[in-house]
Amino acid sequence: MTDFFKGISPIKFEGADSTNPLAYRHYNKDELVAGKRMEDHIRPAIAYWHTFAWEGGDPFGGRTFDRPWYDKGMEGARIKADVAFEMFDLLDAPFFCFHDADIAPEGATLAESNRNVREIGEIFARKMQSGRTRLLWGTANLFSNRRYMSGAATNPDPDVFAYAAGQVKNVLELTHELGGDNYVLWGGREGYETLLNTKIGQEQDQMARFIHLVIEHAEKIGFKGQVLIEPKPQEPSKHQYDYDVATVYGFLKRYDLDTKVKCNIEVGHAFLAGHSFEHELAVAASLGMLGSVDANRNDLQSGWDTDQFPNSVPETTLAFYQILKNGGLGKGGFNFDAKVRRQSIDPADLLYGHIGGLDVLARSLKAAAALIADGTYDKAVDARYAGWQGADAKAILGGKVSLADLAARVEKDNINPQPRSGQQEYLENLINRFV
Ligand code: ASC
Ligand code: MN
Repeated sequence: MTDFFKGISPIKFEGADSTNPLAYRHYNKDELVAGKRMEDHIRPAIAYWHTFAWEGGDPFGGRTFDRPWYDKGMEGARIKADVAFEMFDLLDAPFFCFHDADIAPEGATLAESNRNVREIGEIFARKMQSGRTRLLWGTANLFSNRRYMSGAATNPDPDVFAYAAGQVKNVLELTHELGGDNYVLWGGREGYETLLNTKIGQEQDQMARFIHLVIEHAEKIGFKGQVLIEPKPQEPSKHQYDYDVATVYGFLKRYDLDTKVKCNIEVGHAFLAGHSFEHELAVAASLGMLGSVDANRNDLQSGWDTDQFPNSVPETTLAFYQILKNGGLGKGGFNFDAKVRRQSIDPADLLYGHIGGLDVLARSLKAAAALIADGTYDKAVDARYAGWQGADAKAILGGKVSLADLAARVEKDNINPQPRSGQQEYLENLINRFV
């Protein structure tokens, strides 16, 4: 036991009336919602990087946090792992996520770096045997080291591609050995700063080849989890190739990867792409691409990916609606890709962030489930499309009618369509009854 969270007891569900800031007020993991335990709907995960590796820096200043594992190499990595699992236990977290560079320091060579990651991986394995926290997903950091400044798989230098492959092989195997449900291919710096020095077609071919190699290796080692891409339009590159869900789908389809890879959709990235989160979820669901979710929110004034904890029940309810209509997240979950602000320097702040985020998700889940159970909303939307249930309309969709047939019918029957209200305000009010 470390003394990092000294004096703090495990976080319990105390109900909506509780005034204890270190208690769940809505997240009650065993409560049944639409016939399934709340925890099994949400499958919440704690992100190792934001919680334990991020140091509170901004473009104007460095570290604001003071943690006992900083600047201590492998010894620090072991302390960090102890504190991480103590926090998972305090929050009663069913899942966590990690990337290689945030669990262990880089060595002088790829082999040494991978050994460091494996050593901490063995500590994880032991802790996972005695605790209840499982691995939602692992990933590799292919963007922090300067060797990756021009991308990893999309780098003009094939040696960088090979180096990245060596890192991903290691983390994919560790993810598999730890029983991870997913492996995420972060976009890193797969994109460009200036077209003046960039061959887009060449780089896309490289990225597709890399993903094929990952899929082949996953199959070879018997990894049964999902492989996911996380769409993001920019940051750190001026233009990222995995722009949004629709772009990722087109890319995967072109390279014959669309049945092998799904998306990990992040709230903040959706906003950066000019979409809402629920838009990205709905597009993914319609394409069979909905894999998992990175839960957070952006500060909408800053225009950056600020990775704050979710804090709006009305917004997250619309997201949960899409997820429930899709039949849930399956092997995916809600990874809190969120960090406390740089002035939130106390250990307790890490807990407040996750407690608040989980309570928001719990309320949103219940609101979306109630909205669906009530049925009025779904009926209203179905009614809008009811015309497509008719025999003539079905024949159109079934490809049995030509453009000339349609033109002839409009003339013969003297068809003159009358506009109908889209009822946006009615629907907004209806949804507000549930949040
Ligand atoms: C972020 C964020 C992630 C990672 C990923 C790196 O800012 O939200 O999930 O960095 O985009 O490729
Ligand atoms: Mn993310």
